[in-house]
Amino acid sequence: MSVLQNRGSNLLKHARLFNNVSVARLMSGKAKTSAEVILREKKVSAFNYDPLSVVISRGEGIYMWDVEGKKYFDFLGGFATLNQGHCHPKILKAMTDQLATLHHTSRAIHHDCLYELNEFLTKTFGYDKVLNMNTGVEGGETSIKIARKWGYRVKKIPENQAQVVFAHGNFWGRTIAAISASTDPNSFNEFGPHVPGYQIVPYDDLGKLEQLLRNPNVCAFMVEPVQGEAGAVVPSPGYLKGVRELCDKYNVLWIDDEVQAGLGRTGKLLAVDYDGVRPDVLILGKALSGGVYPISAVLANDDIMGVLTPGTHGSTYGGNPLACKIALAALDVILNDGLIDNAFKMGELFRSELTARLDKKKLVQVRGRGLLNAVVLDPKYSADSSVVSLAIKENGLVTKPIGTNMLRFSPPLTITESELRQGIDIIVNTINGLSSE
Ligand code: IF1
Repeated sequence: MSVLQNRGSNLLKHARLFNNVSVARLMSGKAKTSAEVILREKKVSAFNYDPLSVVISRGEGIYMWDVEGKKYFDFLGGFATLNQGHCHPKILKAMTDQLATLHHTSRAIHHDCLYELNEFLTKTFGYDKVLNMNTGVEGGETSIKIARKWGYRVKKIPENQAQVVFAHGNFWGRTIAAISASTDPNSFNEFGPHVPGYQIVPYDDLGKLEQLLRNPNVCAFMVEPVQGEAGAVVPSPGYLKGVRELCDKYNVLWIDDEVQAGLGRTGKLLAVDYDGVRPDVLILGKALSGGVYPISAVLANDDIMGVLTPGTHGSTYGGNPLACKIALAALDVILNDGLIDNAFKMGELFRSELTARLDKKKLVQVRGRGLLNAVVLDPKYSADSSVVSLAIKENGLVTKPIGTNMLRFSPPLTITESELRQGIDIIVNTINGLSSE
């Protein structure tokens, strides 16, 4: 069988999934319907995601359009990176201006943008130093490296005995170090051996946390101020204050993972601001770029960041000039365009409306802070959350199912009340109208 025939038979196999797709058209390379794009993507892409069956080709503000031109409310928000919305003009202008000037040098030499971003970050968040990385998980890995080295050098933990505590239900990325902390078998199964020196504590349980922090070999406690992947789990009032007190009491670094909950998402600049406390190590990511570019940052004071010396950590792209200018524009939008207060107000409206209007039989809970929210459904009366999210998509709103009984909603923080109410109507009418079979 020739290569062409072989390719044809493979495509035919896939094409049968979409009976309106001709193999000839597929072979022609002119695929442009959602079905054709999905078919061709599946043929050549790793199956590490099973995306919702929608093919987006344009985004603007809180809206997205698919290849057939259908318009959707974006309540997925690019995995909560799009706090500023799609294609924000200020961010795009900063990006295109810098792109045409200087987009990369490496940190082996200086460039004229890093000081500007890091002066702004240290002033805005109140820390001495910034370490610039790219993805959220690199921010987590960087923080654990800093904490371990601080543990050995400052807390005098015996070499290779440092322990880091994580909360049950944590999610901070997909690297071996991150999945070694995971309590979700989907994340850690068959990826062993896992990174040693990790301990797990129940989320929102100060008593259990104190028991673990008594161990003098614990160098850090890393936790999300609102757990995103666990389904917008908000801790009890005072939990974060308690974390601060326990970390002080036992000389443990508090690493605050604000990659998802930070930068206005929960209706405060940082989610820890709800308890008015300040972590030792702050991780920012996602909306730090407004979803246009991978940018993350780790912030800490000199007595902690100072354990890193030249050659002990780095990154090819970390702190590049393009990222610096994008981040400055992204922060400007968050801080000066009213997004934080809007997230707080729209979040209150979102949770109160859904709680009031969703079918009481189907609804277990609506929870979250600001515009990081989740709906928890009762599997006895509601269809699986992936079926629900598909039905919601058919009605013009894109969101993300979590597990089998939750949906997470994280629209851009620029959403207006009228737009939010339209989105709420779609969610309520779809869920209430769905039979549980
Ligand atoms: C996937 C969730 C969102 C994060 C927190 C660090 C990272 C993430 C609190 C790592 C990343 C992403 C990863 C993405 C799914 C998505 C996600 F569902 F996993 F939880 F957004 F809600 N800390 N979260 O949420 O950042 O390295 O990805 O830049 O891996 O499927 P990253």
